[in-house]
Amino acid sequence: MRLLGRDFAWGVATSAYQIEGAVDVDGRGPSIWDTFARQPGRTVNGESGAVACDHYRRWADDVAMIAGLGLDAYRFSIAWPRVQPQGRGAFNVKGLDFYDRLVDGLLERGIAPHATLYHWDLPQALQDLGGWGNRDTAFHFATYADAIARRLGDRLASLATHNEPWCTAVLGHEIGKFAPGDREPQLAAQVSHHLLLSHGLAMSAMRASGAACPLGIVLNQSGTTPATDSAADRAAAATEYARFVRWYMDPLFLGRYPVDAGIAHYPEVRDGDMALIQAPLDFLGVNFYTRIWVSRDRPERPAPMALGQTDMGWEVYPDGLRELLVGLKDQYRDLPPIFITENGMANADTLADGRVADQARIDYVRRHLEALAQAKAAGVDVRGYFYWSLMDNYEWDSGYAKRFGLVHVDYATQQRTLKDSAHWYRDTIAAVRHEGARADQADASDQAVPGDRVGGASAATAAPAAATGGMTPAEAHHG
Ligand code: IFM
Repeated sequence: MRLLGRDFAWGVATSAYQIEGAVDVDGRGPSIWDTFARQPGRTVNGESGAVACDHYRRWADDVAMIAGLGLDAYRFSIAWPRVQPQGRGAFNVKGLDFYDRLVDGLLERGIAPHATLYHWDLPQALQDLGGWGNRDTAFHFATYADAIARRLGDRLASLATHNEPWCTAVLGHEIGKFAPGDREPQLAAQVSHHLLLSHGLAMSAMRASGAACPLGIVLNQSGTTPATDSAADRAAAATEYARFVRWYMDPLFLGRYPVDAGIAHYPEVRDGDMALIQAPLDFLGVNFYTRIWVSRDRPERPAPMALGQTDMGWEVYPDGLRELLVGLKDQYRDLPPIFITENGMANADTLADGRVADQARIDYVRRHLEALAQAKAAGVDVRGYFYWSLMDNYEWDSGYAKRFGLVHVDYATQQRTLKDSAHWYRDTIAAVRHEGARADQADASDQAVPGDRVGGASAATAAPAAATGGMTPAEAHHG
């Protein structure tokens, strides 16, 4: 894992609705998830993020906990309805102040703040006007994005527009599993375009006002594996890849939607939209959890699950991370630096005598980090890894039933307990850094000439600064 490099950023990720709680505090407006969770049968036990991990109040302790894990970076999202309750018009000073305090608190502890603007909590007021199905929402998003970039951009290590637009479009508007709960494929396709358009408009607005931090987007991605070598399985796997990965990557990097995605209704795309969407990114965030197994031949063949499955029922398939990343490098020229912005597993964890023995999670992370190191060795420019998630939290329609955290949360008391995986992650990062520092020292002394040692610490022995993933302002205008 040393192969991941010394300037590799080690982090954890969360999102606002999943941890903050305090949904009606300090002027926050309602979001589509508040509404959705109230509708009967939408979420397990009707649970919502109303309290979640109470992070809005406990943020300082949570930041201290992140620091205690020895991490370089923390990825969080900004709740649009907290900072602009109606999604347009007036901003909420108390909401903006919260993120100011969070960012400053992270920086004081040497942790690089990586923010995401949209992690699924659309202001309900915009949903009432048609939500992401309404093209105007894209323009409101750009205004919101620009306000945040102006306010926080000088201190952020990165700012992503969207988290997993596929989920918003397909799970929210085609399958109805997520808010707002629609089941209309044509609407979902249009929503996917409006999300990408909103990304492009936001990028353009933030660049125009001189955003000081690297800007990008976060996509959930998985390779697809045909169950057999049959023509039907291979074709279906290719179509699925076009729907899941290329539907977002092609517009962003090639300026067009794939024609072979098996989509019945293509979205309305207006002149100039693609140019906005295709504007250069400073980084690409990739969220990886599993692969997509495609079996169309009869009888259907189940995925092998050789390394088991997670509590979500997702196959553990670490090689898929390397295969995906190497594939992207070959399929798209001029990819920007990549961050693994999410990777992790839900596990049926239990707290006993103050301990959570989650060896399965340790194995999951170790194997994915090994795959990542292989991808890097194969030439993929990967700069950091964020475990999903810092702590157990609200897993959307699954409520609180699925535990993804490195830290166990007792929701009745809000007590946080480091799981075995948290201790392992902290120790692994420390060991990788130590090994890297020793290797650098060895290199330096190989190259040293007499006298070099006089005069204090070399770069290799100087106190390490938090790794940023090495994105520099020069790269902030990649392309
Ligand atoms: O919890 C989610 C997160 O909000 C987005 N990516 C996947 C995670 C696990 O399902």
